[in-house]
Amino acid sequence: MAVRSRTGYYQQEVNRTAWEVPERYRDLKQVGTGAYGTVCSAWDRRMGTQVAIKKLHRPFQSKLFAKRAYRELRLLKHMKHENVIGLMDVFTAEIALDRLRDFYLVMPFMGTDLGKLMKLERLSEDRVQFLVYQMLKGLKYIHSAGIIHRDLKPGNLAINPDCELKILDFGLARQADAEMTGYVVTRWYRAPEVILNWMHYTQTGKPSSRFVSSGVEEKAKRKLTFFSLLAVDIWSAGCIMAEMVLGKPLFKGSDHLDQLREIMKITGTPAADFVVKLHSQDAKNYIRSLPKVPKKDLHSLFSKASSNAVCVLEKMLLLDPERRVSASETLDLPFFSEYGEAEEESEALPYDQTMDNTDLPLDQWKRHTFTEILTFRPPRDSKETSL
Ligand code: N58
Repeated sequence: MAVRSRTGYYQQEVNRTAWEVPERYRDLKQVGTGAYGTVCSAWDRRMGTQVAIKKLHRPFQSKLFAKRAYRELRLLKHMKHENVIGLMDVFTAEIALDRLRDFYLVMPFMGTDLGKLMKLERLSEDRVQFLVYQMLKGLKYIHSAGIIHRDLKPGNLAINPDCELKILDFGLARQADAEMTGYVVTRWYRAPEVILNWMHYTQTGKPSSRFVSSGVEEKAKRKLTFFSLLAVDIWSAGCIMAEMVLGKPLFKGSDHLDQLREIMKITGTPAADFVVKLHSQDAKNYIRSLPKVPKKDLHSLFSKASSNAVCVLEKMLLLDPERRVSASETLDLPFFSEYGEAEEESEALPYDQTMDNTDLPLDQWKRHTFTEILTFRPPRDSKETSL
């Protein structure tokens, strides 16, 4: 039953919680829920389109939740690219800061995701080409803003019936250690350097000698380190592309160690120059203890794929993050030569991440969030909305 509330808003119950939304949004239907929030599909009467509305779960219950909510709002406000989820609207029924309890994020509704699509059908190479091209364009944009996704997987690639793809981050559930343990999708797309990190091999607590230098050299190293951090998404993109070609996940590890073993069966055990770059002695010892295996030829592994497709995989699935291609470089490879419209491969305006490393009291996070809600301006056209 719909109840009238603040002028222009009405109340409705969704899954036993009250949603208070502007009149323009109709036919709310729950499409997903988790510890961090609930998502409904709705009809936007003003735009004449289907939208997704996310209501965060008690965003101001703690400093951590508030910071997370603030970060998501800021990130979504910044994203203006057709292959990345963008914000169409953000609203709250509250008119004063001290009454702010909930707020809602509105984005274009995407019917399915790559995970579901791959379960239903095998993709032709033409579709693989189009989907991977869009994924890399989106990734180039995100990376150009200095943002690392860190959880790129088929379920985070939303797809509409026209095969148009947008990168998003559902992040509705907690990603605790338990979610990364065992035979789980959540880990299959993670880069080897990330898995090594989880094994607590690199957590020595003291700065690595690589960082104890100064001046120009220091700057160059930081830059190198930053690009290597972005490379975690390229690894994931490589795993996703491989899965599109194979029709099944490439590295289905049953635990952390098994995952690394699965990876090295294909990449081969690393060369000495990779091992010396590892931060921890334990990681070095572990890798050195493994029986040496040579790198597999990807052309025989992906025998049905064209050599241009395999060439992309060869450059993304490299064990050493410093050697992996960047998203921008992949777009220049022959596999994508049919596409390659420079205007679509645009870069983002710089994104200010200083708040990500800031500790603030709860009421300050709330105040900043309220300001971000009030200063939101809807995008002018569909390109800007990333609709
Ligand atoms: O995607 C997000 N949040 C988000 C995106 C990003 C990147 C990609 C810019 C890095 N970071 N974060 C935190 N939120 C979100 C995703 C999916 C839904 C709601 C919110 S649900 C949905 C959206 C569209 N169609 C159907 C369902």
